[in-house]
Amino acid sequence: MNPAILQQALARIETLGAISDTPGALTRTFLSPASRKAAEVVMNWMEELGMTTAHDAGGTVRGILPGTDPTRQPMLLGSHLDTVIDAGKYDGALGIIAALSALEHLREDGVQLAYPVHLFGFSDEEGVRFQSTYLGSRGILADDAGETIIHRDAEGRTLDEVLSTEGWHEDAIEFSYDASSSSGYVELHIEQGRVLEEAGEPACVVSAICAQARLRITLVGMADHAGTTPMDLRRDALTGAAECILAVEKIARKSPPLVGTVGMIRVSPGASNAIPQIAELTLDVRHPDDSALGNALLELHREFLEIASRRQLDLQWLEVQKNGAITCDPDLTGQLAASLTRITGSKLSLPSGAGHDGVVLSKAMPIAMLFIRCRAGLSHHPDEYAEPGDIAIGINVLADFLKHRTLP
Ligand code: HGY
Ligand code: MN
Ligand code: MN
Repeated sequence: MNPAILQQALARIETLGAISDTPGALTRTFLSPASRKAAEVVMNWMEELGMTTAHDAGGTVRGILPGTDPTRQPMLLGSHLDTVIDAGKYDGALGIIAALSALEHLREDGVQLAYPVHLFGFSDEEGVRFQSTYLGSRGILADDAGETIIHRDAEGRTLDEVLSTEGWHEDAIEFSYDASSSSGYVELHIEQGRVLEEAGEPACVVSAICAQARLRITLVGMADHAGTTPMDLRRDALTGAAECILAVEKIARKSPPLVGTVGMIRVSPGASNAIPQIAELTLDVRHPDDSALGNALLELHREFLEIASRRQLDLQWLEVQKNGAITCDPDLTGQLAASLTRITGSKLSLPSGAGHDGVVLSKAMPIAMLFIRCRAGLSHHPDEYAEPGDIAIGINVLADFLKHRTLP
């Protein structure tokens, strides 16, 4: 591969990594100004490659590179444009940039693909604004049977309100993919784990993506005076929440590979001399197996109910979103693995503990994923990092896959 292609990819990672809603940290959330800017920059890169671009009102962008045979179904590539809060610059962005670089690599090698390629930058995969993941990729499906987003954002706005007031409506189109629209979706992503680094491997294919539940837990006690209320008369929502949070850790620790995370907590009234009346928690629980996840949620719910009743607290247990585990398509993954082996000699395949847009797209098409190594497995952190050599390998594997892609 022409070294200039890798240099361009590295420069683009820096460019996108500098487009943020918050100075000094990388944060791009659903329909934010930085998300719009990043989408426009990516559309320019797509157009430089000769792609026809479009976007939807939710901020998802697409570039189409036609094939030599217009009767062929398109291959979808892509990843997400949004980030978590104070994020790393590879999660999401690298998948879009590497796909552009792989297409550039094929063009420089004079390879014209028979089938069209539709490259996506999904607007919201992390679900930071509404705590419900995959808004972007759900938005391109003809029949998104997913649950309605009941959540409001931090300002109390609903998804519909935000779409109507902040949506990218000018020149927007509606993407509508169903089982007949594409021959599959392939995404390159950093592993966000330590296995590749410990195995000394630069890349692997992905066998499955774990089941994931996102919940909103609210504990309601009674505010009172911090100085005059004896300890045995308190209905302290925050100490109740603390016991619940430790219960998550206890239950998850005793049954790996179950993982449970309380990522956010909001307390009111929020005065240092007032006993907390309300504690609102987010709860993220994951397991490779659907029934194991279901059992863990039942156990956690029972434990929270016991804590709340013992502490005379009201408990609200709200499941915001649940996505079952999915298996990556064996045929598509087999072809991606053949390219991985051609380029690196490896046949490694790993399950993903992180969620990805392929979870949604697998409802309408075969999906496959390529992981590349990231330093210390660190992700959702500003020190997230992938070596240029591993990124080059990822681009080469993707280009090799596109070149050799055969229909089942
Ligand atoms: O949370 C996840 O697994 C992904 O980063 N959205
Ligand atoms: Mn991601
Ligand atoms: Mn992520």
